[in-house]
Amino acid sequence: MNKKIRVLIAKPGLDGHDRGALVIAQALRDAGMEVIYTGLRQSPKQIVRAALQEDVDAIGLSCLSGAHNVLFPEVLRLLKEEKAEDIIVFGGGVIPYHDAVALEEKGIKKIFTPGTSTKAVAAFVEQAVYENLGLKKELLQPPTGVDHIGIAVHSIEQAMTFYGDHLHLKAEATVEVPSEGVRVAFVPVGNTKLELLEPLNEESPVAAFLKKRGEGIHHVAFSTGSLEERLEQLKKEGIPVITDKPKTGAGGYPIAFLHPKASNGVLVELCDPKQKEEGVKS
Ligand code: B12
Repeated sequence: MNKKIRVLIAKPGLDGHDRGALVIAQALRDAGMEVIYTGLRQSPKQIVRAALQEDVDAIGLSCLSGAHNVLFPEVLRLLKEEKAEDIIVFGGGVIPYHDAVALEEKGIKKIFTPGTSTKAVAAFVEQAVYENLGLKKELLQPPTGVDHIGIAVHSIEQAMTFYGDHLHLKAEATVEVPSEGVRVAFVPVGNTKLELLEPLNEESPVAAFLKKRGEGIHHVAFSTGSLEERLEQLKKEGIPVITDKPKTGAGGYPIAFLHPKASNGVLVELCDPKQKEEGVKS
């Protein structure tokens, strides 16, 4: 994609903390974007005027003073007044989580807080601008559901004495996945399912898991579309992955694993069950 992305980084209000804004401006420049920095103490009006004059694709607001709940929506309001709502507004600074959620509901595309990796911000801005221009698939969406929860067990038959006899669930046919060294039984539960994982041999990653942690939750699998592109986007954002390219899982649709250090110790699987329904090969 050849379009040079133009971003205005702005400091609204009386806040004098400029290090975060400068760090982000530099990171976006390093990622190949054209960045204009407003300097300190700008009113929302000045920011919107600068954004229109500079014909930017996005405005990044930085606020560490606590005035974000007033200043950020005012920028959105003025953009609307100017019929320039197509300019993406994102932001960051010392902003409590629930304020960030509320601001995102009001139309701020994303809020980044202290500790944010600059790589993640640059990857987000690039994706958001290209999506906005209709030049890229939409990836900045949450997963559509929990496809299944993987549970490591010594024996599927033994595990079914609880899930079958007491919770009255029924396991589907057992499938062997020799490449992963596991026998798998899916157990449908409402809109989701359990995936009971039994090791086929000592070399199986599930055997190693059982040895280290014992029986229990092994992974959580989220359903998402565009798995390959999403995996590339996550890598750009700095998320470590276990599966470099999607592969076909026990359910017959593409799957990929992210490293648990990215997700508070939980092994996360992303999968695209629609690819099976539509009969598309991964
Ligand atoms: C350094 C600092 C100062 C320096 C500022 C130097 C400067 N030129 O920036 C000085 C000493 C001047 C200062 C002064 C004050 N400070 Co001060 N300061 C800090 C401190 C310790 C670190 C901020 C910092 O530079 N972090 C490093 C940068 C790189 O991180 P960052 O700004 O958070 O940016 C990251 C993210 O937030 C995000 N981000 C930030 N902006 C943007 C923008 C976009 C578009 C995006 C995508 C992301 C993004 O990405 C960045 C990279 O990860 C924080 C405490 C803290 N730990 O955050 C308090 C803090 C921000 N200060 C605070 C206060 C109260 C003040 C004073 C009012 C103190 C006083 N009574 O005088 C004054 C106000 C000065 C003013 N005129 O506004 C409070 C704010 C409280 C609040 N908001 O509720 C804090 C949180 C301390 C605290 N715990 O109470 N401060």
